[in-house]
Amino acid sequence: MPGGGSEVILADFNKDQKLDMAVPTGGLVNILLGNGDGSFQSPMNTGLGTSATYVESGDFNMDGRVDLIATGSSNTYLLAGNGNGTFQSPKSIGGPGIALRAADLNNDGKLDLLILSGQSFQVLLGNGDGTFQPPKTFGQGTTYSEMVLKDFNGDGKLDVAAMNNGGNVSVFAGKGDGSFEPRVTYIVGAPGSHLANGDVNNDGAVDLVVSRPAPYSDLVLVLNRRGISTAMTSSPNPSTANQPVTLTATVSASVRGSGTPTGTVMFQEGTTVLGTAA
Ligand SMILES: [Ca+2]
Ligand SMILES: [Ca+2]
Ligand SMILES: [Ca+2]
Ligand SMILES: [Ca+2]
Repeated sequence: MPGGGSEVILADFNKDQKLDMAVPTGGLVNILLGNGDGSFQSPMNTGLGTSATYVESGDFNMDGRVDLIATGSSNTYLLAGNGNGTFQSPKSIGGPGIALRAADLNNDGKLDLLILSGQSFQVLLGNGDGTFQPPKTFGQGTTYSEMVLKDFNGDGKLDVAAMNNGGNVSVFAGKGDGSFEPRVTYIVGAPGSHLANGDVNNDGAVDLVVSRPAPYSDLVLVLNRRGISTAMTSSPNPSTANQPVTLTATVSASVRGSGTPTGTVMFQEGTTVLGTAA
């Protein structure tokens, strides 16, 4: 399960096509090279000299070697991979965190990083050379325990679902540029809950599952019904100055089985409202 504790990741750090393991343990991060048969060699210390509770992997400097990111109560560090299971000296790239996710959030082909800290999450857009742009902070105002990064609304952009320590889940729709819409919160949980995800009812949309501890000892499903996409056309296109044009917006469910969207479409030029349609 994802969470605030140790998280083991699998990646091929020495490029032998066999999955290896990175394990934060006892304040160290160890690498266990895989033998390809389910067994692993003895742990090798990565040389991270500070405590880490959560690790993530990816090729952040685009040299074809898998790198390691480790976060904990002090800072977040990048350890550039040497391609043989060893790593270069840790470089501090961000503040403390309780969970990490690596993904290309702004679709520029360079791996970016999400750091879940207690009170918010930070986006660090990758420069593709192992350095990152200054962090942008989202989701302030509550205390988080877990996070899921998935495309929940089916628009091709990754979204964040983050659970607070009361067990309620906030979903932040990704804009595709590394920033996120304001939260939509689902009141489902109880303190100590855990968050998982999957397509529970097989309608093609990723749902959330919250497992609640005693006295509930149950699962709460948050079924995903939010998939909507909007396509815009204008006619004639192209048009000349002062020529009347007809704007057409087609709103459809972008996630199979999520129903027929209802509501009002508003056409705006800047802040000027050109018209609305129901
Ligand atoms: Ca390997
Ligand atoms: Ca690398
Ligand atoms: Ca990127
Ligand atoms: Ca999305």
